[in-house]
Amino acid sequence: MKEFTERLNRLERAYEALVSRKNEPMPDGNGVFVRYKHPVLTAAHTRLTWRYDLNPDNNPYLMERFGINGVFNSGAIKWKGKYLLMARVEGVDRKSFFAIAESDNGIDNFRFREYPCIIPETDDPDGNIYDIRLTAHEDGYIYGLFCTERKDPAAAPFDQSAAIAACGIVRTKDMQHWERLPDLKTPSPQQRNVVLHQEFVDGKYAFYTRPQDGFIEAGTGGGIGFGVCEDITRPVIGEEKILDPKVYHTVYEMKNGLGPAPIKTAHGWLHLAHGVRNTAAGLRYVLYLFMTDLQDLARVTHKPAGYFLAPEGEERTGDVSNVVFSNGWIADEDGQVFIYYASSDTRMHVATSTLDQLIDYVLKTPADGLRSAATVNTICRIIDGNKAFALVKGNGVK
Ligand code: M1P
Repeated sequence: MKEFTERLNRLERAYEALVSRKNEPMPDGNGVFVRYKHPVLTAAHTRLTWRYDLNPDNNPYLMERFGINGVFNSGAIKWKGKYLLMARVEGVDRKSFFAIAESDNGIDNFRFREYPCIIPETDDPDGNIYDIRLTAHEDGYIYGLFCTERKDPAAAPFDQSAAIAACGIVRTKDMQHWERLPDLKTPSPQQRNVVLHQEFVDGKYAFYTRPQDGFIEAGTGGGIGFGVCEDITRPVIGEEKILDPKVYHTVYEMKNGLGPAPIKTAHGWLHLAHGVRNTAAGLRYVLYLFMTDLQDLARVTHKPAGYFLAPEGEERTGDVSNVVFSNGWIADEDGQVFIYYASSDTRMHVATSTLDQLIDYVLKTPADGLRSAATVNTICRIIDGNKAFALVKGNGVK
């Protein structure tokens, strides 16, 4: 019993130290955003009461009874003055579920609520659910669109990995109780990374989609699509228009997918997305930004070349290495933007910027010229433009 109590005290102290640890901005970023020293959520941030049976009679060795493998790909929303992350928590059993962690400042002290989210199922039970995008819609509900994955019923008996991904939909008015709506139907056999736009478009619900032929491979599908439906309680999209396709020799040549719902700005809708390319070391996921027209939501008006944020340092390793993925950001009233991103399907981070900086980045960063010579041209133009501004000697400018 003494050992049990001592171990429990140690676990509690370590947990408390972790969840109350102050985060620090990292110096010398690229001027577009600021990274932070510590992840905001990890497996170790999940409550001890989820992982341990604290009854010494049942669990004399104080073993973990339910291990957590990772906490990543979180939806985000500002709710009653707090920053909420609705995280994808993955158990050691490989099943993902959602749980909400809250913070007062958006950069540290995220604490999970007492229980994970209870997500009702449809008549066709979900095998695995993940990657929720939260949208505060003008109809008054907060919607959560997520991937529901089920075993492919057409798979051969020897094939235990073929799956079908679809878009599940829940909604709430209190961020506690979730009403499940039918899964979204689209012309595509596979759907992940579906996001609900926050405003009606011609009186209809508008969705960003990501049609794919296969569970992993985009095939003839791919690209970020756009479609509308009349009634979200019977959600069917008849036609998907690709607004941001995959493109040869770019960071989104293999596939891409929208991150969170866009932020409305005076210049257009600001979007955050992930792009995927193949490498000899496997798939590499990076984040990029683009802007669409305020009225014509399926028209891209600005798109900087390449990535906005790519895995760095410890972000580069984890369960699925070389991945950054974002499905949540929060734009504050004062212009600050909190970009929540996961690294390598393992942990959650925050990067901060301002709306002004992100708009400046998107409007003024050169677009991809799609050829090496065009890239050299772009750099030469910048060098020429800098000739009049060589202000300080010895700093690499002169
Ligand atoms: O493993 C990287 C990511 O792979 C998938 O993203 P996409 O649908 O673009 O291929 C998702 O499973 C995502 O959860 C995961 O982070």
